[in-house]
Amino acid sequence: AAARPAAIPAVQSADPSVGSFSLVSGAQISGPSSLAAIVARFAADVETDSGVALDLVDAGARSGAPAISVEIDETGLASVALARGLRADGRDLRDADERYGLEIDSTGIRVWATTPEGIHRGLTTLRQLITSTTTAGVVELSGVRIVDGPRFAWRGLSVDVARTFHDVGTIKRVIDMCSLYKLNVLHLHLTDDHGWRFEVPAWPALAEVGGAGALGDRPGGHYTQADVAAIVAYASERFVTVVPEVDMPGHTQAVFAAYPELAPEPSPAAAQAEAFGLAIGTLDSDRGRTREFVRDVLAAVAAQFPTSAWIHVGGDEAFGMPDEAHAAFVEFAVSTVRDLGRHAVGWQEAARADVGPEELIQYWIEPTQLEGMFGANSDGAIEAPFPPEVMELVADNLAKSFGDVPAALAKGASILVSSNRTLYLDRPHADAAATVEQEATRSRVGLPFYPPATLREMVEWDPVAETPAIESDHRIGGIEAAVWCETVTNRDDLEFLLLPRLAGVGERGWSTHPTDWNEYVVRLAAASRAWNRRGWNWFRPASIEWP
Ligand code: TNX
Repeated sequence: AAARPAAIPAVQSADPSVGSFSLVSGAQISGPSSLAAIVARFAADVETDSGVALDLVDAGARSGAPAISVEIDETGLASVALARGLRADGRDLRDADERYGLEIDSTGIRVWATTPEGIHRGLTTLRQLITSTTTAGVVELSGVRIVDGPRFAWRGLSVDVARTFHDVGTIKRVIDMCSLYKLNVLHLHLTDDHGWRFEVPAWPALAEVGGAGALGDRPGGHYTQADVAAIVAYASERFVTVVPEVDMPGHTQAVFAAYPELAPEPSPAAAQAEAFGLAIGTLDSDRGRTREFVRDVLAAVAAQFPTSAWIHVGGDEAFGMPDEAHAAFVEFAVSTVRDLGRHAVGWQEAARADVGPEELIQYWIEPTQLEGMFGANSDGAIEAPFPPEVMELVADNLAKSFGDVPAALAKGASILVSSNRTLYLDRPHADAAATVEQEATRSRVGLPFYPPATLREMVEWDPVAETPAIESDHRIGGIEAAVWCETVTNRDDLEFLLLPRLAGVGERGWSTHPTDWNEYVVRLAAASRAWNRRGWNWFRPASIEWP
């Protein structure tokens, strides 16, 4: 395969240009004052990743041409299609145009776009080219003219901060990874059975009691309002929108620990399922102060996450809840989100409710995948480590919710592609690790009932082909990976599942080119220099030749 420029995601179009340019520390970069903050962040990132220290100069004050110039311009960008889908910040696709141009020749380097976000994407490509070619402090960049832009407008990562609490510092590292691979959405799964991770002023016990623990004996914690503001600001500076999720009406054991009045009566079925790690027992919109709770919680999350046009209301795995009550609950949550002036996202189970063009359905699994997880016996029945009654709940939920997706699409809802097969980063790594220590982590981290996946399988696929019930890009709102943290005990484990896979998520969300593995590994290996310099913990397959 022909070598593409050493960037991930792959750029849409690159033409060779004559000559090359060598960049050394002290080289000047300049742009209009409106882009000064973006240029300064780029220079800081380049220094972190490659050791090359650029000199920021004022466009007016400099003498002679700078090595790198940055400008607002639209030359040649129309040759790349505008992104499809939805923006998490609610902006119009043209107002938030991410397309950019990047040209390197013997006279210097030029980056241009029509928006600050486009400039940030272009500089991110340049940062990768610099990092991947630096040897002994000298960067020799080949001449090239790139015009590039994303396939999908929503390119996300969902992080489970409930099963394991990840502190603000860890979340900032994850935002840095997202930004490096041109992902522009960080979805925080803020609540689950094992923990509640943000403050709701009218219901203080949610964070204080519901957030005190985590899965097993892991430490708990929650984000104060100041923490949330710090995360949202850090993400915004890197053109990442933070979309909050409050998972309801299932996955709410932490709510019941804090406010037992909202909990259902204990049942024998719940006790049985619990022995297998499955929570039965859901919120019910007709029980006590539940509606007031939902309104207060959604208002709090809307206030604390002002940059997101979307609020995720969960809706998944409401085991044991009658369909009608589940639909009514989701409809109440969706209409509350609408009243707050936002749009609702729900996991595919939410497709059962009356949703329409304003909503986004997050597709995560199709029923035959259960067979891959647990295997089928000779009669085709699924063999599971659970008793049949519990397995039936799981299989039923998947079959029904998957079956409801086409109706939601027909009513105009969009689909957020999060196929468990290709986008769940908590599948165990299948490649053999390069070291004994990594081999030990590999056998521990990742959900044991998922078939392990190779890096190659996680990057060589197509979002349309992967998503049943759609035939083109048009119904796709975006793509989003998810990392669930049942087996993730700390930051190192989290990063071990994120890298190198997250680079592949960026590739699938951004590039329209199918990925050729042999060509991709060349770009991937070069990318590891930045991971090492940043001290990120990453999984190192033995089969790849890392620098
Ligand atoms: C299913 S995905 C869940 C999560 C688990 C995950 C493990 C979804 C909407 N619900 O509660 O953590 O599988 O991959």
